[in-house]
Amino acid sequence: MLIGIVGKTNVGKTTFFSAATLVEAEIGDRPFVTINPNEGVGYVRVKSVCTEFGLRCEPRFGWCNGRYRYVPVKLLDVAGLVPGAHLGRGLGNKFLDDLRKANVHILIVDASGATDEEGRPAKPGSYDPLRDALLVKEEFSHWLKGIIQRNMVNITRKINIAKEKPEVVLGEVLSGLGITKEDVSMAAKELDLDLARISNWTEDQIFSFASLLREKTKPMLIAANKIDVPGSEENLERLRANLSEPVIPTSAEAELILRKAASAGLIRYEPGDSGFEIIDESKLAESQIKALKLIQERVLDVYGSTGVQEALDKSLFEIAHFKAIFPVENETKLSDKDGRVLPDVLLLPESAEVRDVAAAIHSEIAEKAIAGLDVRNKVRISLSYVPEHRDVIRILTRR
Ligand SMILES: Nc1nc2c(ncn2[C@@H]2O[C@H](COP(=O)(O)OP(=O)(O)OP(=O)(O)O)[C@@H](O)[C@H]2O)c(=O)[nH]1
Ligand SMILES: [Mg+2]
Repeated sequence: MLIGIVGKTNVGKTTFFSAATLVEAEIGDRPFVTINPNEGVGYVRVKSVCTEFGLRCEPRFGWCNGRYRYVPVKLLDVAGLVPGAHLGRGLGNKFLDDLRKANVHILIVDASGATDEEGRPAKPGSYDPLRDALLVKEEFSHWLKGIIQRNMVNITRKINIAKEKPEVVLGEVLSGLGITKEDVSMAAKELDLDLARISNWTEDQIFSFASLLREKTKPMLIAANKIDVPGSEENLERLRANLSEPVIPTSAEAELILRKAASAGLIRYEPGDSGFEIIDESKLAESQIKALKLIQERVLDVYGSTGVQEALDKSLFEIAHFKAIFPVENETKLSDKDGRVLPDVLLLPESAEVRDVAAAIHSEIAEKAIAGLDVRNKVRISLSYVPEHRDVIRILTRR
């Protein structure tokens, strides 16, 4: 499971990444601070199942506070984009290759409008963050177009000489990006383009094709970041009015401050909370108390949270359409064979069946699986049954 973080340079990608993973990485108010990608583990939130059953779970990975179970996911923060990246400007767009395996992208924009087109610091409100979002989408399409063009000789040979089906050929070339031959056929059909003649398409036609493929196969959520800066609300409204993707207001900086303070034992705060509690005021400098108060007033009281956790949760469960399944071996104790209560959570595509749950546990379990048990409702379910988000499942196997 991988969530990719993308955006123009200097919008807060690494701050968002660090806030979600607590991995130390360089942050700075200038373009191109990040060059090599940062990888770390963040968490998505699932409403606790243990509480519902009157139990306390013992996660092998992540944690549970009785309200929410925090389930690990990988996060990747890459270098920033600028206009013309596909022509080699800034750090180019080749680094988008690192995001090939991402199940979903969080596109971060600077909602305060305090960075210009090139990511240079500017007066808040002086730049339109809608352009940040369009820029990133456009660069993504150029990147996809580039992949198709680099493979064109090979594609043409397979179609014209080996007489292979065009959608199959393109599907193969793009399979590493999670693009199928069905996606390819659908995009060509929608644009009324003949795949068999792809070598004769114009640059614009290839670009339109790449754009549509991107839209269909690279789902995105927009994080309107730096929402703590006064004046950002207007931009938030405009982003929402002009983009088809969900837009979540975030303050990555506030989340980073809160999480660091919590891990230093200064405050009680869990990611996604609408408030925090100072543990011992005497341990905090006056400036720290002031900063925390500002976060409460400008971010938490206005938006209900810093938005970082919400963005992660929404990207995986609503945009990428994943679900969380709790596998157990003992349906009365909700435990594994050693008595560990609800030890694991599997993140699987919404369409995953009981047999996929078995396969995600272990290939040996998958081979021996004969059915499943819906533990909440105590009913036997077939291998082709599609369990729901937060279902607790036991796999029944033959000896
Ligand atoms: N006010 C405010 N500033 C933020 C927020 N998030 C990040 N910043 C600041 O924005 C600047 C850029 O942050 P980075 O996280 O380095 O941005 P980036 O997108 O990773 O930038 P590059 O790696 O250089 O492309 C830093 O000065 C951060 O402190 C936020 O939510 N609010
Ligand atoms: Mg960065």
